[in-house]
Amino acid sequence: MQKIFTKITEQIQKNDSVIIISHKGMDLDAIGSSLCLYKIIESFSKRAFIYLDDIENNQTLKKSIELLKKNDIEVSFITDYEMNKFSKENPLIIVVDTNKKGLLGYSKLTDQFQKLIVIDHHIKSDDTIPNTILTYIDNDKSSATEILYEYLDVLKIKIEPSIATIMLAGIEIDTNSFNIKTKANTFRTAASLLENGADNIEKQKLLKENKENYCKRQEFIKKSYMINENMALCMMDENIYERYQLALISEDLLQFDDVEASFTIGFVSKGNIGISARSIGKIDVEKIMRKLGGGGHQTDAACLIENNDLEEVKKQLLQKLEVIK
Ligand SMILES: [Mn+2]
Repeated sequence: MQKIFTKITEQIQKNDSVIIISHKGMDLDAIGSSLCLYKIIESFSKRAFIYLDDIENNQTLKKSIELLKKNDIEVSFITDYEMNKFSKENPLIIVVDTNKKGLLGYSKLTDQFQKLIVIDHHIKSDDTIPNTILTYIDNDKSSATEILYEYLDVLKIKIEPSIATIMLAGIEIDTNSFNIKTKANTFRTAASLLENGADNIEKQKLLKENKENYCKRQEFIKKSYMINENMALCMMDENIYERYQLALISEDLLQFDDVEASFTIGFVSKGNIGISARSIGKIDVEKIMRKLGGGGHQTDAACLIENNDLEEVKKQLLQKLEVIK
């Protein structure tokens, strides 16, 4: 474990600038782990930057940045314009919270930059970023934040309370409130973040959502149903949804009696239907999603199917689940 951090440190030391980049539509784990790594890089007296792909449409990101501002924490965020300029300098790039090329917030990354490191907690796939200096994937960790906290802890670096708050919220999001992928170390990390001053009230504010979105989700949940004795299914309408919206519904479905696994099917773009799958632990949804060309973890997985017919995709899923033969 410590060995890999030593290797990452060596790479950071070799560079003047390091850019941190995450997946499209950064969530609290992406933001929290990026900020943690930012503090680590700064501690080596190197210039650190966090790439942001779309602030305008990302409320979570907006709220996190506001929280940092309110506490006078300066972080150098960059966007496409600076990335293009940086490509001539060949800085070190560290990707956190994804290892998939297709999910990168900056799509030209692998064309423009040569020195890449990946730190992630998701299972490798066919789309895993190739030709990196180092790829460190720990599926045993709940979140990228849990991995990065360990690195921070090894180096004995202190973080500001508001960064600890964002990190704690990141772990909470990725574990569905400490229910999935949660191990003793996850709680230890959460405890350490609280000791570093993470604020539960501020954390709840970060996790709050818009009432309209909540109500809309409840309508779909109302229409969801059991497909066998322990699995629930939610069918979206013909509109296009963000992948995380499908995931939120699947997560919500796990709260109900008898539901051990849940699936939400909906359009994620024109002609592409996504299935978001969640499990409380026993049923391996990754295995099921893999049969449909997707992937993920045992407890959270997804797939994307090129199709224009929600019912057709539902049939495919039910066949894989052997609910229908
Ligand atoms: Mn994550």
